[in-house]
Amino acid sequence: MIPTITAFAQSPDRGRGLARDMAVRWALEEVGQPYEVRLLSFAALKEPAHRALQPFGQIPTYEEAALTLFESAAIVLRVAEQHPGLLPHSTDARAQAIAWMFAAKSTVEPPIVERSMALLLEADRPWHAERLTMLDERVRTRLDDLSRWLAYRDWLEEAFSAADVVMVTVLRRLGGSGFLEEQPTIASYVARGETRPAFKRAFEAQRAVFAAAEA
Ligand code: GTB
Repeated sequence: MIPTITAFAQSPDRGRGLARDMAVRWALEEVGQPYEVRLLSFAALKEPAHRALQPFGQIPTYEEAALTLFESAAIVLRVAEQHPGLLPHSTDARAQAIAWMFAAKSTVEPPIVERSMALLLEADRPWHAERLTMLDERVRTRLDDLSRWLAYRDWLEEAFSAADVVMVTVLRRLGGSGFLEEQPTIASYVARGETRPAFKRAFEAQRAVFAAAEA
């Protein structure tokens, strides 16, 4: 059964692979599972047909036989549970990898997203500079802590796992912000992820969507 995912027909990231279908594509590529993509306009995201799959009117979603899923990390976990290669065999080690997936989405991602939203939506507010300093500090604190964890490791746990798929895609949102340049350990970690052949295939697939929309 070939699963179908959804992605932006015209991603605002202009092919940089920053939208959240990227983690799902990458996980599917890692395990060698072919997939189909249904591209959606912003208007289609908010239609009842899509909200039946994704109550918040967002991408990505995942359809596989009778199962439909939303939330990119939940989809990555499903892929990892259905195929060998993205989670350790031992149940304790699996639990630790899954904990890192939660950490990526609930501890590391929120300050990164809050900062990028502040830049996008609040730059003209009189308090913007002061708030940005505070948000920068929050991002830096998370990166410092993560950097200490990664100092003697290639991946979050013993071997590359679904946790790294989620964490690297979260950290890529910082590209162009200067934070990765300040954090050589994290920059190397992200680069290690981006060097994987499966990452490259996923990246090219989403970039082809952008290129076709521009043509
Ligand atoms: N927690 C959910 C998940 O992980 O699946 C969040 C899903 C989500 O935020 N989806 C976004 C969406 O559909 C796209 S990825 N937004 C439309 C809407 O809410 O109406 C977020 C995103 C968008 C653009 C960039 N960018 O341009 O760099 C990066 C990330």
